[in-house]
Amino acid sequence: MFAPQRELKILVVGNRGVGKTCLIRQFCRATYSDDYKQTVGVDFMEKVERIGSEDVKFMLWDTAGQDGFNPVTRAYYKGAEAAVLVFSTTDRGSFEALPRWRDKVLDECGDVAMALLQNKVDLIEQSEVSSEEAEAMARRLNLRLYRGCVREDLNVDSVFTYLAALIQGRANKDTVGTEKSTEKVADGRPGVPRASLSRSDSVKLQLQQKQQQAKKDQDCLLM
Ligand SMILES: Nc1nc2c(ncn2[C@@H]2O[C@H](COP(=O)(O)OP(=O)(O)O)[C@@H](O)[C@H]2O)c(=O)[nH]1
Ligand SMILES: [Mg+2]
Repeated sequence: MFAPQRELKILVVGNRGVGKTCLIRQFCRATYSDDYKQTVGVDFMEKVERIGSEDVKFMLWDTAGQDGFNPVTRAYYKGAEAAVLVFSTTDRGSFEALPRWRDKVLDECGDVAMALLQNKVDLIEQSEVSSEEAEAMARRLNLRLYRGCVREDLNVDSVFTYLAALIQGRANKDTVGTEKSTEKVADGRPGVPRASLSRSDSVKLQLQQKQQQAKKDQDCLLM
């Protein structure tokens, strides 16, 4: 029988509009829509995935991203073992809010596993945050940075897999800063050689590949 061995409550935090609800739906349901309703209160979704030798039941908790604490938000933070701090490429305010989100998680949950996710890299042309700034933030907060795109399902799995591995003690918590670890920045897969591509080129390339694959899949369906 299917028996998850580990339950993992993960918070998805960040300012409104950065893509938290889309991220959770993409990971748990493999669906994406440009027009979800705004999240009201808190909500969560589950998915079981094998990580290493364990079945992990991911319970991803979503909020409206509102400030202030009340009994509902307290329940949200209670018992969480990890958090993804999400910001949007096109929203500088969401980037600048990252230290506050980190502190909020620290205050409520203690020093749990965390990672940064820069979402909406498909909109890199409208970026309000440079890659250097994002990397400096990751170093400052001592958290690993993933660049992703929920819309194209880029680096969505990687960030949750990383957190699960961190909790299982299989991943090391090093962040950006050294040449070796910056490899993880672009694609979240440690040790994958990226030749001489710059990080944003690498992200663009991955996006193009995703889009080409999606087009191929669509062509197959039409045939
Ligand atoms: N272009 C683009 N838009 C995205 C992406 N992820 C989410 N969005 C859009 O961002 C908006 C806010 O997403 P939502 O998940 O509701 O944000 P939340 O308030 O953080 O839960 C929606 O219109 C999404 O369609 C992405 O990767 N690329
Ligand atoms: Mg939402």
